[in-house]
Amino acid sequence: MVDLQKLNKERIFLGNLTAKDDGKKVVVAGWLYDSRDLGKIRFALLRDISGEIQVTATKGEVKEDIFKAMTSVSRESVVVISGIVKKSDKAPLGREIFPEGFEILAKAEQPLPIDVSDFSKTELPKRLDYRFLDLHRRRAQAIFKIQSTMMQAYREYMVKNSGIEANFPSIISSSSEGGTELYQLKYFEKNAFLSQSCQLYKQMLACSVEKVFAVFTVWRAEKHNTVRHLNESRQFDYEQAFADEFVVMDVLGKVVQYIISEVLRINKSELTILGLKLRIPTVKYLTFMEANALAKKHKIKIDESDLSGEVEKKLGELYPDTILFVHDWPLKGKPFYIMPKGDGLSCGFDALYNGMEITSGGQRVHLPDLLIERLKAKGLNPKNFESYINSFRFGSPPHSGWGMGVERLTMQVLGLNNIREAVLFPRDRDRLTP
Ligand code: AMO
Repeated sequence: MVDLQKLNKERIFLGNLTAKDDGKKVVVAGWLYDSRDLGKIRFALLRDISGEIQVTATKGEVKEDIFKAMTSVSRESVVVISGIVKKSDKAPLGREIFPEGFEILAKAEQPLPIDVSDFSKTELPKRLDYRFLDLHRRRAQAIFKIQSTMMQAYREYMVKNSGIEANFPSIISSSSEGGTELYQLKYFEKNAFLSQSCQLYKQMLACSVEKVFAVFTVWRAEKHNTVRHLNESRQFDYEQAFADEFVVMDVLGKVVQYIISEVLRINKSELTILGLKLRIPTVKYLTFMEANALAKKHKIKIDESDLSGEVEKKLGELYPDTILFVHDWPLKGKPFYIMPKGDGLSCGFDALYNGMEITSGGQRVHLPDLLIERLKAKGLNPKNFESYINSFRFGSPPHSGWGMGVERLTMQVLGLNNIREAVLFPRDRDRLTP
C-alpha cells in the first residue's frame, strides 16, 4: 500500500519539472497512457494534471518486474514511479524518467469504452456517457481549467469593483422569465419551482447594497435539444443601482475583457493544447434597428422583436472578436421587468460574441405601478409577484443588470461547436446521468 501522506509530500508534478531536476531522483504519479516495446528498451508515457513525461526502461538496467510492467500495465492505469529524471532530446517531451520504483495503484479495465486520445474518435454523446473517463483527455481538462480561470477572474473583477457576492434561493414560488420552461416541484403543501434565474432577488438586493454579483445555477425545462441550450446552466449575474443599461454594458465589456486577459495570462499551455490563439475582444454598440438593417443588407430574414440565430451568426462574421451590444431592443421582445423607452422600444439589450448571444440585460422597472402595468401587458398576474412588487415601495433606486451564460461564454471563447463540451456533466432533454 502506498503511503498517500508521504506521496503528497514527495511527489513532484510533471509540469513543475525543470532543468534543475535533471539527474535528480524524483517521485511522480499519474496515468500511463501509451507504451512502446522495442525489444530491449521499453517506453511508456505518464500524464498527470500538469504535464507528461516519457518513462524509459532498458532490459538489464532496471528490475525485471518493472521492465515487464512497462508494457503489460493497461492504458490509463494509475501508477507511482520513482526514478532519475533526465533531459533528453529524443524524448517527445524533452525529458524522461528512468524508473527505480514502479507501483500500480489502480488498474484500468480493458477495453476502454471510449477513445481517450486528444482527438478522440468517439462521438460526443458516448464521451458524455463516460465523462469521468473523457476527463482523462488533455483537451477536456484544458477546457475546464480555462473555465475555472474564467470563474475566478469574474469574481476577482467584481470584488475589485465593489461588488458583493450573493447566494440566492434555487426554489422559487413564481416564474421570473415568463410562464413556461419551469420545473415544478412539491414544497410541502405548496407548489414551487426550480429557479430559472436569480433576476428578482438580485434586483431586490441591488436596491440596498448597490452592486451585487452571483454565479448562479438556473433550470429551464425547454424541450428542444440544441447545440446552444442546456436544461441546467450557470450564469454570471450582475446588478447595479443608480445605473442605466449603458453603465452595465460598460461593466460587461470590461469584465469579459478581463476574463479573457486572465485566460491568456494563466492558460498558455491549455490554449496550446486546444490550438487556440485568443484575442482580447473590442466592444461595439448597435441599435436593434441597425443590427437588423445589416442583416437585411445581407438578405437575411429578420424578426420584429428578436435576433435569429442566422442574424447573430452574420453579425459575428461582420464583427469578429467583438463584444457586440445590441440595444434599444423592441419592448415586445423583452421580459416584464425591462424598462420601456417609448416608441415600442426598451432599455433592454443582448450581447453577442463571435456569432452568438452570451448575455441579456437592461434597465429594470423600479416603479411599482409601472411594474404592475408591464406584468399585465405580458399576460402575467401581478398577484403572483406581490412580494417582488412591494420590495420597490420603500426607496428603490433605478437599477440595471445582466446575466451571462457561463457555458455560452466558454463555448464562444474557445470556439466549441456544442455547449455540452463546456459543461462537466450536462443536463439536457435526454441526459440525467452521469
Ligand atoms: P436570459 O434568459 O437571456 O436572461 O439568460 C441569460 C444568458 O444565459 C444563457 N442562457 C443559457 N445557456 C444555456 N442554456 C440555456 N437554456 C440558456 N438560457 C440562457 C445565455 C443568455 O444570454 N434574468 C435574465 C438576465 C438579466 O436580465 O439579468 C436572463 O436570465 O447566455
